[in-house]
Amino acid sequence: MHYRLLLCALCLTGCLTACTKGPEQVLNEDWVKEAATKANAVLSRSLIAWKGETPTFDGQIGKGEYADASHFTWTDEWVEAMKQEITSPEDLFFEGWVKHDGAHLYLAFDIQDDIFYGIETERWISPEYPFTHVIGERERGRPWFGDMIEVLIYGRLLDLKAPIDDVTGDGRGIQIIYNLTKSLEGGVGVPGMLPHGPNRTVENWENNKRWILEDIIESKTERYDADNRYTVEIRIRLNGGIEISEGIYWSMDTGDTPIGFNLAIGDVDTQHKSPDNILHHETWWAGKWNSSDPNTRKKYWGLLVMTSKKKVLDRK
Ligand SMILES: [Ca+2]
Ligand SMILES: [Ca+2]
Repeated sequence: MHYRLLLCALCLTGCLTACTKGPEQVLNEDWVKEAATKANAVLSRSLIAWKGETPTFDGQIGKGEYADASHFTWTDEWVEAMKQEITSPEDLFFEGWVKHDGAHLYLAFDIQDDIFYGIETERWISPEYPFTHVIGERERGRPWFGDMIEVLIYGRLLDLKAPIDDVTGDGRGIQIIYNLTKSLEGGVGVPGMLPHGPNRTVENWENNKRWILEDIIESKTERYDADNRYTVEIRIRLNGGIEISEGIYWSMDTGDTPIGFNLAIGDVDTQHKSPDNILHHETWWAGKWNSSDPNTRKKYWGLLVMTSKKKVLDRK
């Protein structure tokens, strides 16, 4: 009797394992591939946003805090947009994690950078752009200038099935800046989020501001000066943030859903490392935009699969 029960239990486990569809399988569906291709997504770049435990939102990456998340790391597959290649981990290196807890999407970064701009250097700027660090300057500010992270989300990629150039700064498409030494809410000297610009629409600017002021997006930072590294946690509210069709936001009740996702990590050091007076590095997970298309600048995307499933943890 016990033997037969055990057999049944084994059968059931085997069936559940075989029958449970992994969230990555949605990427093999023809309609997803077709929509992604039309939206300028790079199919070889994908990550799963598993349902995980809620991390402590403090800027620190605690031991095991992201064990239930997807992990990524810088490799030479990242696409450098500046003239200077990344030549050593001391120059720039990072790893990161992504997951959600049913309420927020969490992104975490551990970034190694030998020189913190504006902390270990003068806050030097290009003489052409004197308003670089003026917070709230939509047309003349350069929010991305500094050690920074650029977060891009195209929640409606499968819905709209079209490439986008200029994002609207809300659920249709977001491109927003985290900067290590300035922020909309804290000003110059305080790390945090900033609306993207210049050369962006008023609509984009206002939507970015609303995301920051209404805490749809938030960030926390921890600096380890002696180790030349800093860690950042960014969280984005799912309800009101990850819009998958007009007015509809991804939730735990939604099936496995690929959304457009991209990241750029920017690095500024001393001025002599930036001969063009711009960033030293700007390295992109899924590429920036097609350089054969300089006029419309349709953005590249990778795919982030939102799933209510949990990652199977290694029990070793
Ligand atoms: Ca934490
Ligand atoms: Ca730097």
